[in-house]
Amino acid sequence: MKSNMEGMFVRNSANPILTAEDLPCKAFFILNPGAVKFKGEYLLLVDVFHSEGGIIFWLARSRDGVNFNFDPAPVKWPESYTWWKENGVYDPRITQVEDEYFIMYGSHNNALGTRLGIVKTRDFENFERVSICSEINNRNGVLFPEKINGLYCRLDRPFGGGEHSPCDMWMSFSPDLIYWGESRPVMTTRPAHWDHLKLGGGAVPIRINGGWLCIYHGVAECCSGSIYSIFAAILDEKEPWKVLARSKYPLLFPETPYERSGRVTNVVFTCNALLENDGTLKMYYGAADACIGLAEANINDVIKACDSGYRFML
Ligand code: BMA
Repeated sequence: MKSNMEGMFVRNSANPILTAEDLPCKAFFILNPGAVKFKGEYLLLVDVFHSEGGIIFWLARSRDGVNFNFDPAPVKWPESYTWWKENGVYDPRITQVEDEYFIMYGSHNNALGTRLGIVKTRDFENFERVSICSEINNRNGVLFPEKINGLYCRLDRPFGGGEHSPCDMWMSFSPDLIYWGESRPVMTTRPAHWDHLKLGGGAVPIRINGGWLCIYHGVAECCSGSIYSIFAAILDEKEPWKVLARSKYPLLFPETPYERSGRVTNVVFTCNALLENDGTLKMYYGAADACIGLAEANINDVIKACDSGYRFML
């Protein structure tokens, strides 16, 4: 068993398992990877703040899930659309749908802000654009691994105001990953909780008995700034905009020096949680927007940590 009774994630003793010093070139910070198991390897698609400014994606690979090596060069990311100049990319969520992998990520334009982008790959060498699929500022897009009621489904988080404006988690549907609609709210912030300011999708949802396990991030604000921590909720299987249960407390909270101090203080932020055959969830998370940690928990403990979660256990 990897976690304690409360469903809290347990940090790997080798943390942080990846830092900017592990890259083959100069960069200042790495953070918030997408993760996937592919052909016997763990792959992390890592946000890299390179020395000229801006964020690019770079793959790191591991056989054991703990010791990672970066590729010699960043991924060959596809050219921008003529009508949408992509000045930076960040926070990728990798969703396998049959033998294709869809990467939903923040596509940043210096003048216009951030939209949700989708790029697909079959081999993590060749990447092909699918769409820029939000009209307004939007982040934390997470594609479900299955169609729901015949439509692709994503979590997203539209935002109008600045970094400190409240934001909620929404959901949208699409027949083709290009046109999205039927948008609706899923989860709002909770007063007096560690997700009282804003929240958004985190890991790709995991199918459990009668629902979806949704590991998400919540933000609280205190006098000196924001605190990002990680929570879990259970969404209805067929109507996933309905929240059936939700953890009252964070399952990972910035407590260590590398989570408390970095480019942004007090941040743990995830774009993934990989389910192993023994029920362990492996979560590769960004710490203080500066480096990457690994934390693990047993999926049933995480489900139990969601209020009234017992009936959903595997
Ligand atoms: C969010 C995203 C993340 C970042 C987090 C904390 O809004 O931009 O990439 O890790 O803020 O700074």
